Amino acid sequence: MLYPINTESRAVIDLSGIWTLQLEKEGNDCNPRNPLKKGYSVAVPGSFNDQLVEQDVRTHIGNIWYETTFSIPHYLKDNRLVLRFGSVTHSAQVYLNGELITEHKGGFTPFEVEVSSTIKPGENRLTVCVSNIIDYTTLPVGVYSEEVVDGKTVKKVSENFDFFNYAGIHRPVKLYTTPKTFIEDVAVAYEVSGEQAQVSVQTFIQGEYDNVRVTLFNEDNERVATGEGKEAELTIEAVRQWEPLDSYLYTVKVEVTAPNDTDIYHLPVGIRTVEVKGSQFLINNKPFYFKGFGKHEDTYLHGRGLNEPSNVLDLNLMKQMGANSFRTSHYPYSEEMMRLADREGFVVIDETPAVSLYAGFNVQFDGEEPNTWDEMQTKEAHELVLKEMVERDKNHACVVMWSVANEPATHHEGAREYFEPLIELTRSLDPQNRPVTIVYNMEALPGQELTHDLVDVICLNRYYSWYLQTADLKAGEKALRDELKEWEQKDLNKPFLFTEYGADTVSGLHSVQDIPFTEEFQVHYYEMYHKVFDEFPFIVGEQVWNFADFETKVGTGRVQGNKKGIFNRAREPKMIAYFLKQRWLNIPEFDYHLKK
Ligand code: GCB
Repeated sequence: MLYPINTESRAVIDLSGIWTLQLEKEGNDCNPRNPLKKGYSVAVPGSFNDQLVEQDVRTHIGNIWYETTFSIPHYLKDNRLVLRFGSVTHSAQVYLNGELITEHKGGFTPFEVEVSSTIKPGENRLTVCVSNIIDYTTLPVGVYSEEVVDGKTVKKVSENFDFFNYAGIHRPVKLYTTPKTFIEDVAVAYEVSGEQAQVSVQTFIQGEYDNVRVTLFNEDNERVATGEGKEAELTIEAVRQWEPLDSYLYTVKVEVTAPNDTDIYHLPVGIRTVEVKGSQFLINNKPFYFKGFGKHEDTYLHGRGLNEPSNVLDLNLMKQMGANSFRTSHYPYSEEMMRLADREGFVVIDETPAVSLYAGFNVQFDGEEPNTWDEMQTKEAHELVLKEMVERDKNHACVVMWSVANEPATHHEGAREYFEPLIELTRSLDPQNRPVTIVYNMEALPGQELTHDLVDVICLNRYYSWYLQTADLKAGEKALRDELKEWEQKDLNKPFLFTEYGADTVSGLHSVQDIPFTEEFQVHYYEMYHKVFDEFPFIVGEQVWNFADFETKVGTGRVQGNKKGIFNRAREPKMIAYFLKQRWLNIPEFDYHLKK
């Protein structure tokens, strides 16, 4: 799916701004046939939760109705008009002037609907029914229940994850135009040999057309290659590759000429190769070392809503620390962030919202743990989000690997049967054939883990000396080293990547002893891990948990959110930031183990 941009043939109208919001509760039903009764004012895009002040509003579970009105200029009426949502969390029903025009499930991928014939001259009323309910059929998963309180049914969700269940219209809502014959999608793949790149540009077109012209421009806007047809082949004679932290973006201009019109689209494209070879992760044929973070889309006021100044600041802070990568834990991030990462040269692991597919995560059970793969009914949602994520992000140079899930119960019988087809599906969808991974939890130990032969890279989340051997750095060090030795003995000949390790730390707490939650403990914790990592050449990187403190549901293990940030939620550094910076600025992007 193409990102909506203004081009010579297309116009974009942004419907962001202040919308009306109403919460649906028993006795307060909303009927889209009538305008919403005067409700709350709420900013779109953004999570509704932190914009309104009452406690029961912030934690409301169920339907949340949004409404706005708009008109379109009469000179656009002969174009094809499309209404597009960057994301609505977790599901949406969209009504135009009271009529249902589309529905979408899944809170982190875009969807669109043509409205050329439904839109009216003059004022139009756009109503969106958002639901933040999650259960064992959705991604992410949660335990859904209903309770009768004071004679009324109250909906409840207990999340299978450690981040606040922010909801709403999280990303921009846009109306865009195209000519009647239009470019539906573009897929770019390439091969590089020596100086030369062979670029294949596949154009998907709706409607009758005469001819397709593809032109490639360099960053100086000079034409470097041209091609013709729906499957155009272009040659760049002296290619400048996109490199981690040294990005270079060509622009692919696609022009589709139809009898009465021409549609034009401009796609930024970085040329870089990715390959897993033995225990190395190669970018542009060189062994890459990941330095960086697991993150969240999480900021004050915006919640999980798009916050571009924060995206810019986060990448600048990362750069300053010598980081070169992040994972979109635990859902696909905004298209705006992916475009920014392309431009800034960040290496991204793109993850689905399949977080903690683990039936034991959230429920009390007597005796034997329930088997996750008997309980979860997420196959359909999982296939859908993989299709939508890969389709949306396939052209991004920043994306070097797909993460199919974070911390599923891959030690439960049935995990292989569940994941094998999903991994195959991911591979079949990607024209650039990127590596595929699953991020493993602490139960996924050598000897117990059932899927690691299916993935290209073994990604580990480990919390020795934190959740296990709490505060005991010696015991944690031993446990970590012992586990890595066990993996080493398996001789898997695959790269290992640490995708999470971390310790909650409250900014400003200090101690001369190794006391959890203090800034000193966080530093010693990371020093211990890094000492062990450096002993194992099959480790191709370290992404700490987390870039910044983030909001979670309340609980005795959380002090106004998860405090494992290297920065606090306001993006102020903790002491560890300076230690990490010192380490990472001394680790090159490539050949770390050779140069060590
Ligand atoms: C994990 C999860 C992450 C949590 C983290 C923690 O393993 O992947 O979502 O936030 O642990 O801090 O407990």
